[in-house]
Parts: sequence; C-alpha cells; structure tokens
Amino acid sequence: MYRLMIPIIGGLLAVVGVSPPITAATTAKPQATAHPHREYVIVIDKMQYGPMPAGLHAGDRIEWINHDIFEHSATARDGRFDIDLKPGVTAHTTAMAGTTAFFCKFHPGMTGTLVVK
Ligand SMILES: [Cu+2]
Repeated sequence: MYRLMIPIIGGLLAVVGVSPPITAATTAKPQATAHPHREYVIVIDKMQYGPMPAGLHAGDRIEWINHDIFEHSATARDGRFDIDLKPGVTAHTTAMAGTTAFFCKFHPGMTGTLVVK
C-alpha cells in the first residue's frame, strides 16, 4: 500500500509544480507575426506602371515612385487608395488583402492590378 501511495503523491506534486509562475505583463514575449512586413517598389515611368511585385502580403508597404515627367495617380477602383504623384514624387500605400484594380486619374489608359495575399 505504501509503495502505491508514494508515486501518487509524487505525481500530485509534479502537477502543482507545473503551474506557471505569475509574470508581469512587461515580460511577455512580443507576438510573433506570420509574415514580417516587407517593402516593395512600383516605379511609374513612360506613361506606365512598372511590374507589379509578386508575393505581396497584407500589411506590406508599397512605395510608388513617379519617374515620369507627367503627374500620375494610383487610384484603386474600389476606393482603397488614391494617391497623386507629381513628377519625381514618392508616396506609399499599405497592401490590403485581395485583388485591387487601379488606374491613373489623369491617363485612364494606365492600369494595373495588385494581388495581395
Ligand atoms: Cu498618369
């Protein structure tokens, strides 16, 4: 009988020992993100948008650089973003999940599509 009791008591102590100590919130580890946000560049030149970045994820930063001699915009058809870029100007947007078609308000023939996971 005593031989059985000792392992049982030992097991109970082990369970108590597993209880995590109460720690201050300041010691909590930062939340790991599934995907670290990255920065991508889309260059506008000669009346067209440069290649769309592949592998865009929600939260990524997109830099729009206008290398053209004309003013352009990047205007989402669904209204998600609308930036005006005078010649030589850089602006940024934050990628949002989904497929977004956009165009230039000043030259409607300029179009592009962002695909963001
Ligand atoms: Cu334009």
